Amino acid sequence: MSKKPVRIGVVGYGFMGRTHSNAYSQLEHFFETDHVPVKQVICGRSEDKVKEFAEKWGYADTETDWRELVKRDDVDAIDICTPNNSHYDIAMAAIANGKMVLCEKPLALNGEQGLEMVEAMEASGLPNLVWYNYRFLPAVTLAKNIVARGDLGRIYHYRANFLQDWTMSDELPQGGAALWRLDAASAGSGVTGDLLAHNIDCARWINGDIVSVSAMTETFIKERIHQDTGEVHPVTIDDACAFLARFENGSTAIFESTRYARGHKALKTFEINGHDKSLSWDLHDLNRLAYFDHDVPGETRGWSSIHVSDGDHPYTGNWWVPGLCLGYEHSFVHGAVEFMKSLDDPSAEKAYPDFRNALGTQYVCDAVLESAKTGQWVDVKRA
Ligand code: SOE
Repeated sequence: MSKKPVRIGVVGYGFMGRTHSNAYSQLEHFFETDHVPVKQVICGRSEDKVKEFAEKWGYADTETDWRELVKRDDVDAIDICTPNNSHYDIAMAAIANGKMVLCEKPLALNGEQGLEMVEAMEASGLPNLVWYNYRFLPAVTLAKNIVARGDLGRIYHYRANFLQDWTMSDELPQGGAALWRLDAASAGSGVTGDLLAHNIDCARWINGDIVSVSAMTETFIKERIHQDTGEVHPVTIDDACAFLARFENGSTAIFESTRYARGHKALKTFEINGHDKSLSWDLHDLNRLAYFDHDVPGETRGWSSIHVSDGDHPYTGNWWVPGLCLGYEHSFVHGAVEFMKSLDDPSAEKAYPDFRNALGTQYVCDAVLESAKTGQWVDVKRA
């Protein structure tokens, strides 16, 4: 069958520009899809840097203004890899120009903006994705499949963490290149939108909708120099956030995220406790899923560790031979595969979050931030 090229224009050549470019480069080597990504245009403000990136990653052309990129006839899809405060403008312009959109997480700065993006997207009928990548790791997808089969029995608890320590120095400036995540004007929020949003996406995917939350946040360092102005500005992001939640299925949850957990670089975890079985996962050992089966006779019952690398585990059969490991970058390849598969068969159920699904996650983040402000339980809006 002849392949159908999807010519992608990527906006942003930073960390996410690289993960997505790697995914587009690898996809066809390992997966069979009718639609295939083509690295058509890379866009970024510095002409030198964008040219260097295009050469390194094999893009056909470059742009220095995303407003020009979205108008190009040789581009079918816009992939947004820029700071959060630009997602709305780029996505809306891309939609107005009839382009599919793949957008980095979180969808928007808040639910209000997100809803406008969803409405425009859905009115256009164009395919769309938000890059919540961790759900595409084989062990996380396996957890989803086990829960979806009902194997855990009634689910009582969900708990998840995302712990880092990279912003602990009070000498670290806020804002500007690489540090925009510390500036609420660019990021929308701190760990809530940056880290907990990933945990919320996985939780909603695996365990269903979250209906209400009670949260607290803390900003430990109150002022930092802003890179753009050179002046000291108040810090308005949340450095840490913890919240309790209730799921629609009756289970309860506890989520924690911080950038002040000395020693932890990216400790993303979840554990799910059902009546019959429990599951537990940790990004630092991402190929393993811990599994406790209460039906095993007492003498030999205990936590087992599934090395999710066999040929019949999710995605792994397309890579190397059983037992060999995959990494962080594969989650983006799998996300791109799922998007291409949904273009092959638009009626098939989607394994990736589209704009509306990501709006649900945005609404949980909004409710968390509101609860932290008011000290009250907050009901989560339906997306
Ligand atoms: C922040 O340090 C960060 O890079 C997030 O922005 C990513 O979304 C997360 O996957 C890893 O941590």
